[in-house]
Amino acid sequence: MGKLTLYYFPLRARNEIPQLTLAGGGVDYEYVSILFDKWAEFKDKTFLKQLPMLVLPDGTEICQSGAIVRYIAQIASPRLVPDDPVKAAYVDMIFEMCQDKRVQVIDPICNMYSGEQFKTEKETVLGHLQDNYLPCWTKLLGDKKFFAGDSVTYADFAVFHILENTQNVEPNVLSKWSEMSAWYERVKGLPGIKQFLDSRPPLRQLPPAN
Ligand SMILES: N[C@@H](CCC(=O)N[C@@H](CS)C(=O)NCC(=O)O)C(=O)O
Repeated sequence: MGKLTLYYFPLRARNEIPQLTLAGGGVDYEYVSILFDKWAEFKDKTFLKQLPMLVLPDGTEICQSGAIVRYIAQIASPRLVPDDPVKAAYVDMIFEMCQDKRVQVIDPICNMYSGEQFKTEKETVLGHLQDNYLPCWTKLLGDKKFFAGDSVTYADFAVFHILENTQNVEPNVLSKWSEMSAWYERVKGLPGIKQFLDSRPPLRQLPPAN
């Protein structure tokens, strides 16, 4: 199979779960960062007039980050989604939790927000994580290595992305969550993941903590 091309902006947002899944799945791809001053011109040429967009070697364009991630999970070798339909739904449920606005807002917090909006949204997302998502993820993980068992899936990369971006604004987010903390290090240590994390352009200068 030829090379895939992923298009997105110079941000750490809806590109990251696709890129973690590509890296974790050992799928060869090219990343094209569309600079904001080039977007208006590029937009007209895109299928959905939104990014991310994955272009297959035959020119097929896939938009919507969820569709992109699920496709990559299918073509990775080994696949990053279980064969069993119930387990696959369970993986997708965890992925969709991360697409939920309540935690997905960590992307604009890290990449865009400033002033009062930065502070308020940051406190709100930290509240949702501590009170709702982290207890839930801890329960779903149980004593397994990854969310679906011994093998990593795209659900692990989705949760990893939310927590990695959160650590940019709250480094201690996992301090009370030992199982999730051990899981986080396990995902970070997977082949391809560290290399991807180290290869990204730096995050913007974040607003002061208080
Ligand atoms: N539901 C879509 C959302 C895509 C989206 O909102 N893309 C934004 C960037 S995060 C975009 O392309 N904005 C530029 C525009 O709409 O002109 C997904 O998950 O891919």
